[in-house]
Amino acid sequence: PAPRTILLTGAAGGLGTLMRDLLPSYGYDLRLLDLRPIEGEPDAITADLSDRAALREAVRDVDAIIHLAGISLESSFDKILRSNIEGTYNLYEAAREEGVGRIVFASSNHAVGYTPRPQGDDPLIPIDTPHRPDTFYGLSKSFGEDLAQLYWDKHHLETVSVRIGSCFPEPSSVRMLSIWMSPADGARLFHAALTAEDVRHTVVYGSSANTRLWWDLSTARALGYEPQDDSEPYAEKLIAEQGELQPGVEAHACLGGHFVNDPPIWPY
Ligand code: NAI
Ligand code: 15L
Repeated sequence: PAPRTILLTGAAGGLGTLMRDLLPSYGYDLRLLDLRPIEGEPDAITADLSDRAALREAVRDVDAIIHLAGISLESSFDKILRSNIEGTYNLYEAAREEGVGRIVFASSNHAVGYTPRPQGDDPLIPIDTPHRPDTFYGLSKSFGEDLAQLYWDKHHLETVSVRIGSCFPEPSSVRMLSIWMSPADGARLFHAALTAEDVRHTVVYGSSANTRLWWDLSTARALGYEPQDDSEPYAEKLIAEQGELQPGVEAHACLGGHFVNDPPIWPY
């Protein structure tokens, strides 16, 4: 049967808020979880990913989980360890114990952030490019993808790991023209990831069908994802404001953009 009740972790965040708006129209009942209370959502579960008992209860009787909760930018190793590495492990364990069949994991382009972006006629970046995390944050996403593989191989818990580019209402940098995922395409991709059959552990890039796309969307399309949007209408204005990406600047030459630098290089 089609999945219906979905636990959405990180529901108070930017992407969680967008998905709370968009996913119900696909027929899902969302159970919400976040560290922070969510205004207007009295039934949302307020819990930290370190609280194993709360996670166990939160995943009980759901058909699937969309796991967005965690630190979403670079931070100290200790914080990343707690929220993203141990937190994701805690969620997978709770899912295994309660017999949840599928997780959609919000991985990130920063799991492969040091990968050189395509230039000129270079081929698109394949999905099996080696992990090259650009930060402790990206490292936690590499870990999450490996954890997902382990839970498929050992426990037959399925995951679609979505290496999200930039999912915001509009792209705000020249780099984002290549990796932007419109919120509507994000919902389409999550829906495909929830409903495709026999995904085992599938890794996909998460973006719209951008004219300036850097990566291969074929594994996402194989799930039934048909992106409808393209960042190109934003290109002229962003390039006029920020200039083209410079090949000799590391933050412009790598997929992960400014995450490869500290402090950030602007514009990127
Ligand atoms: P966000 O920072 O706006 O939201 C993350 C949410 O997770 C927050 O509401 C926060 O309270 C919650 N959270 C953090 N630590 C927690 C913990 N220990 N226990 C429970 N909840 C916790 O981030 P955003 O942009 O909504 O991203 C959502 C997910 O997607 C993150 O995992 C992020 O790494 C990933 N992602 C997002 C991208 C984007 O373009 N928005 C790009 C690539 C990946
Ligand atoms: C991410 O992984 C972040 O969570 C998001 O806030 C953006 O910075 C995005 O990557 C990006 O690379 O633009």
